[in-house]
Amino acid sequence: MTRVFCMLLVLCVLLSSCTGAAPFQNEELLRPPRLTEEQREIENALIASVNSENLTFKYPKSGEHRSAFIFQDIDGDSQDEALVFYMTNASDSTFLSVLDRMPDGKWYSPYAIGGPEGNVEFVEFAPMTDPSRYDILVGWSDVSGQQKRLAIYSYLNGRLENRLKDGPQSYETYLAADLDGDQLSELALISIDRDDRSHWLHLFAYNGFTVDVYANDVALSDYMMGCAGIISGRISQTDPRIGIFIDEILEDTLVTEVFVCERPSGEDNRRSAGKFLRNIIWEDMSDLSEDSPADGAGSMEDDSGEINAFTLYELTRRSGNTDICRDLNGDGIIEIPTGRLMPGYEDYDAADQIYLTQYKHLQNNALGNVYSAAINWNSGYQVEFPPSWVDHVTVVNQPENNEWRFIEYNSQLQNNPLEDWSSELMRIRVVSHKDYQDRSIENYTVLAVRGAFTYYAYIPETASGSLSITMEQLKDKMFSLTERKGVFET
Ligand SMILES: [Ca+2]
Ligand SMILES: [Ca+2]
Ligand SMILES: [Ca+2]
Repeated sequence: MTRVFCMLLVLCVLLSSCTGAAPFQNEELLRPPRLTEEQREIENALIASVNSENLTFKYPKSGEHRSAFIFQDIDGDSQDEALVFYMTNASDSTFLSVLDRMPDGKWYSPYAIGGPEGNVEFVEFAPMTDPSRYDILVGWSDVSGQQKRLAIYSYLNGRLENRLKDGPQSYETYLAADLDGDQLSELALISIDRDDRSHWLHLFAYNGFTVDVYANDVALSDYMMGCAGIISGRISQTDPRIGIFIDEILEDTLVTEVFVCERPSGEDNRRSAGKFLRNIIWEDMSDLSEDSPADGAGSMEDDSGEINAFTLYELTRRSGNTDICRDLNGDGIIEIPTGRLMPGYEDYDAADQIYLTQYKHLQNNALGNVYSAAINWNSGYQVEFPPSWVDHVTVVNQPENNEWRFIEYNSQLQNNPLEDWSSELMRIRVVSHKDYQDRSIENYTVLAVRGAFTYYAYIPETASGSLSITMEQLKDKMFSLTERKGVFET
């Protein structure tokens, strides 16, 4: 199995595990054993409207809404409607039915619409056409799961109306978010060209009548094999623009591209009616080579003094065993993770190398560091590195006792510096309650307990010097638990 395939598999597992999906998708098995009174009323209203008792419910495979009955206020009257996907034995189509309530509270089914494909990937709600109510986004897929099409519906005047101008659109990944602050969500889609396997980013938005193409389509990286993540958010503290951050899988690495949607400016513009997607991780750098800023700020000159147009993009290239873009601290600004090889690992096989993960912001055409951490994905914890540790402290993995040892790195040593414990600063060991616990653990301090695992730390008495830390610093500031997703490597 190739590593990338493993990664994709892992992402699938991760996505499903986050939301507690059942390990199998058999529709009958997933059917809730007992309906609530309200659900029974809804089911009866549906049966009455389709005039059939042979209903098979369909469940969205992923996303937040996975039950047979999905409740959401989709007309802005402060009362939830219900959405149900079903098939009957009278047709091969899968239908989406909306159920609403009469003034007396009785449920009825005003409308059902057939889907372009038979299976339901996801349902999401976003204000695409009116800030006062949610539209319905549905990912439909064929039996193979290969052909996926996204549709947008509005519940208007008792009907479900298709809102995309050219009907449901092929997609692999999507993002609905307000990119320009007008209270309406735009829709970003990533699609694959089946002929040459190229990946494309499309942007759609409401134009007052229908949801239509909003900006030019842009090609994503050549050789992109899949999308590990797509998220939108502020670019930096000083830049108010909202970026679309796309984590791309290239072979066994991840890279990030960042796009902003801009209004054309200047006179030479035949696209003045539309907006365009600017790839700020590439284009801004390319621009520098043409008209270098007067103060030279942000220019990324290499040793020969030449400006490397692809530096920022290349700087985001990292091992597939790293993180994806996210808002780590909830301040609305997206952090881009990058990998920095720990000292001493230059000549190691890729599988044995250990990286420091550095989360960065785009700042004036450069990547500014926000946060550095040694992240143990297998064990689900991280240790923040203070700036003084970066490039001076390294991590040695001791798989036999599930321990990471943090040592001050001294490249001048005659023997392998990664085996020199004299400069050890601390250890972190993760112990399952099922494991044999040797007596050395008695000197360790418990940092955290999660499920069957206890996270221990040990600081040698010999640890001294400017890089040494106390147990309090480690416990209170540097150590934290993370998601476990080390399955990337297995
Ligand atoms: Ca409502
Ligand atoms: Ca918007
Ligand atoms: Ca942030």
